Amino acid sequence: MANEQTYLEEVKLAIIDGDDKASAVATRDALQADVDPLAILNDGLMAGADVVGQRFERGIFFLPQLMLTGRALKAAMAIIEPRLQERYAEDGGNKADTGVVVMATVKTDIHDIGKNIVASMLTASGFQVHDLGVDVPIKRIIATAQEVNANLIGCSALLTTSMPFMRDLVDLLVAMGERQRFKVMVGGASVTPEFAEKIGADGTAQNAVKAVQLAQRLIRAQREQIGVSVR
Ligand code: B12
Repeated sequence: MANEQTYLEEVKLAIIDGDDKASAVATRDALQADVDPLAILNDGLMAGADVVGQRFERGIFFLPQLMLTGRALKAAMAIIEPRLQERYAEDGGNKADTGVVVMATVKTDIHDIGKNIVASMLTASGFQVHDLGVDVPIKRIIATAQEVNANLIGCSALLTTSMPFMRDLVDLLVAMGERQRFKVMVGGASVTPEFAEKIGADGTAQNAVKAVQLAQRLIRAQREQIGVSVR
C-alpha cells in the first residue's frame, strides 16, 4: 500500500510532465486513498507547478510545457474541486460571514487556474462571486464592484509585471474616495504578505482555503467597521 507521500509525488510528477490524463488519474487515486485534498492542491499541484516554473526560468522548459502543465492542472482541479469544497465545509467555515465579491485576474495577465479555484471555493462557502475573468483593467473591476455593491475585491496576478496593477487599483480606490467601501485581497504565486501590505491591500492568502478564511475575516472586520445591519 502506497503512503501519502507517494500519491502526492505521482500528482506532482504528472503536473511536471504536463500529462493531463496522468494528473487526473493520480489525483483520483490520491483522493481514493484518503489523501487530504488540500495536501493534493499544495504539495501535489502547486508543488509541481513550481518545478515547471523554475525549469521555465532556467530555460529547460519552454512555453509549450507551460501550456501542457496548465492543462494538467485544470484536469486535476476539476476532480479536486468538489472534494476541497467538502473538506472546507467539514472544517466548519462560518457560512454567516459571507458577502459579495468581485474577482479578476488583472490586466496583461491570463493565468486563471488559481483565481478560478479561489472563486469556486468562495462560491461554495456562500459568497456571491462576480468573476470577471482574466486580463481585466482595474477601472472595470472597480466599476463592477460599485455596480454590484461588493464587499470585497479579489485580484489575482502571477506575473511580476502585472502585480503593479493591484497597487494601481488600491491607489485609484483611494483617489476616488472609495477605499473604505471595499476590502481588497490580492493573491497569486508571487504575491507575498509584504507586497500586500506595501500596496495597502487588506490581505493575501497562499491557497484557496486560506483565501476563503481571509475573505470571511475581512467581511467580519467590515461589519464591525460599518455596523452589522449594513449590506
Ligand atoms: C500554467 C502556467 C501558465 C499557463 C496558464 C494557464 C492558465 N489558464 O492559467 C500559460 C501557458 C497560459 C502561461 C503563460 C505565461 N506564463 Co505562466 N505559468 C504557469 C505556471 C507553471 C503554473 C500557474 C498555476 O496555474 N499554478 C497553480 C495554481 C493553483 O496556483 P496559483 O495560481 O498560485 O493560485 C493559488 C494561490 O496563489 C492563491 N491565489 C491565486 N489567486 C488568488 C487571488 C486571491 C485574491 C487570493 C487571496 C489568493 C489567490 O490561491 C490559488 C489556489 O490555491 C506558473 C508557475 C507557478 N509556480 O505558478 C508559470 C508562471 C506564472 N508563468 C510565467 C510566465 C513568464 C508566463 C509567460 C510570460 C510565458 C511566455 N513567455 O509567454 C506567459 C504569460 C501570459 C500572460 N500574459 O499572462 C512565470 C511568471 C514569472 C514572473 N515572476 O513574472 C511563472 C511564475 C513561471 C516562472 N517561474 O517563470 N503560464
